[in-house]
Amino acid sequence: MRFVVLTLFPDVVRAYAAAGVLGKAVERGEVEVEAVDIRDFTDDRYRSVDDDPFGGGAGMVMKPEPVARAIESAGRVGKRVMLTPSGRPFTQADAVEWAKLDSLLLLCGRYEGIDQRIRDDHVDDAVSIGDYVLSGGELGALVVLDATMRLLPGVLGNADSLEHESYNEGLLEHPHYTRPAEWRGVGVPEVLLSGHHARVAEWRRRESLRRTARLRPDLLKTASLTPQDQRFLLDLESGDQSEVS
Ligand code: JDN
Repeated sequence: MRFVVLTLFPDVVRAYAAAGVLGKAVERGEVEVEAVDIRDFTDDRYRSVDDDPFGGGAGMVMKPEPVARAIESAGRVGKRVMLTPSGRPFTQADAVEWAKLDSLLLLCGRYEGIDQRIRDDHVDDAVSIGDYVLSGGELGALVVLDATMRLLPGVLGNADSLEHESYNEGLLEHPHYTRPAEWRGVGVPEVLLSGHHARVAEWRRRESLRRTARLRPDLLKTASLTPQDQRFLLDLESGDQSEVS
């Protein structure tokens, strides 16, 4: 899959694309990351990409012409998405859908944002990665790129691709432990050492439900829950344990 990231900081995007699982996928040719410098599409002697806001006020706005030319330089792409705090929330469902495309263009703003005419007529979607404000769209674009590329066949191991299909979808993950079984005086839940696979599975399911109920009760509305899950959650409500992680 080809990702085209339009940015004023192409080196940031290239550095990230060289690291870890993504870097390996790029090396294998499964993923292509093109970081395009929007400043290369200016034509004035100062290579200026920003200008004063009409109507006045503080800050600068990205000029539409260099951005439009940068978008056009990418050629045909499956979808053009801009990152902005005023976009709709980006979700895992978007990642699943976009992973089916052969290419995705990600447009990163800086300053106070990009001239609205780009959003109106030159991109297909505008998303936000969360309710906080960053200095630019690059981190959001990398979040979208990472969440999308890890769904591509061959990018991750099979263990993980199976997990996407699992019935745990829509709940928080259960806790994880590794050796040593006692570390700094703290043990591991006994059931995990038992080798009893059915009991381990039940414990993990309940820990997922417990965490989700405590930290993300909103997720329970859309998760698919068995009658046994529902009973466990009702018991939790009446009992009420405490949990931070
Ligand atoms: O997602 B963000 O917080 C974000 C911030 C800026 C942006 C794009 C996205 N462009 C300028 C600031």
